[in-house]
Amino acid sequence: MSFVTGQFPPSRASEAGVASPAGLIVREEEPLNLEMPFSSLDRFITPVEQFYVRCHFPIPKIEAETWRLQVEGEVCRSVELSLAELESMPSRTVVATLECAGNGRAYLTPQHEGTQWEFGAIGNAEWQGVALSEVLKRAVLNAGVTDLILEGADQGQPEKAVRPGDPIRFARSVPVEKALRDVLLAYRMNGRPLTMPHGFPIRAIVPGWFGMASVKWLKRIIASAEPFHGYFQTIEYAAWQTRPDGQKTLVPLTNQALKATIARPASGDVVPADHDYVVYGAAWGGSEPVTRVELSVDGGKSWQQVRLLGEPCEHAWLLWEFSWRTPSVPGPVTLIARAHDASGCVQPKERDHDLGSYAVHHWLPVNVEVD
Ligand SMILES: Nc1nc2c(c(=O)[nH]1)N[C@H]1C(S)=C(S)[C@@H](COP(=O)(O)O)O[C@H]1N2
Ligand SMILES: [Mo]
Repeated sequence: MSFVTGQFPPSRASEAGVASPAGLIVREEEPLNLEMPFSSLDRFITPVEQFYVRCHFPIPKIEAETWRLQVEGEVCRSVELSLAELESMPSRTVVATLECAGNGRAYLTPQHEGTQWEFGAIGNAEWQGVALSEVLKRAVLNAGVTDLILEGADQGQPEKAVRPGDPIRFARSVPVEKALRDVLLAYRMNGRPLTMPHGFPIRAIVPGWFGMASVKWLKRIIASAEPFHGYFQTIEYAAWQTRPDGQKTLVPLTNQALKATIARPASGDVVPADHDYVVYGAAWGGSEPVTRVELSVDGGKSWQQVRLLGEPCEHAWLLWEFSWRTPSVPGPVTLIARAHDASGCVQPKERDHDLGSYAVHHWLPVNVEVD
């Protein structure tokens, strides 16, 4: 595996939780899992070298010249496309925020298994590529297709495997309506070819959905007339939902969850008393865009509006700031941010335990010391 110049390599000796040369926190080296220290947030578009990396398996070895994307299954004709062919098709550019469904897991009590992400398994980038709908025009979907299965080239033993078996590939499915409307087969990130850790040569971008849907190193697209029951669809990246008859079933995660996060100050920071301090953060919606963000500087008793920086953008986060006159009396202070969306939903105070170890978006207090 080779890294593009200017990108990490993570140092061999680093242990989970140690910073990599690019300033990312190394949660795991193999498979590679890197987190952005969220307190370093300072711009709308996250630079590639600061963008978190989430891998379940070793990064596959891919040669751009011989790599092909296969489209098969319930289609009139199977299609095989080279990178050059995809690049010659009409392109589309979208700004989309990817958040790992496990982002914030480190704040759950009791502790949950899995990578202990704090706030930074999230990033916002400009993605350029071909609309999946363009590629599907060539293959022509059969009537009755309900799902498109997106399969990566990476493979290995899944973490929660009951017993060792054949290696499996990373794969997720997207319903046909979402696939035709929104899904992008991206070959560029922030104007540059994708780097290996982010899915070179092609990755899916499923705007608005948690990161697991945006399959990297995309190798195969399978049109299907039935729901997909793959491991990353049903065992990992699924949450409990109550059916009308009261029974709980596991359903695949889809949309991101409504959330505002404070970047600065960070928990444990000491802030000067009787000062103007700019509280800074980001907010993003679930199925609806964020319309309003509030901040509490008294542990959730009272709330004030923050200033949104920029216009709401359908699938991207919004940055925000708040001018805080810190108390003149030294002591501990708890800050909490909460987002509201266009449908009137507000971020919940309490954790919904049916979400398991995913979609951590209840109030997450930031405790600082005024001194
Ligand atoms: N092929 C493949 N695609 C994948 C993954 C993976 O392990 N293999 N991880 C997924 C998860 S869980 C997330 S959050 C995003 C992370 O994308 P990034 O590494 O570019 O930030 O990629 C998704 N796509
Ligand atoms: Mo993820």
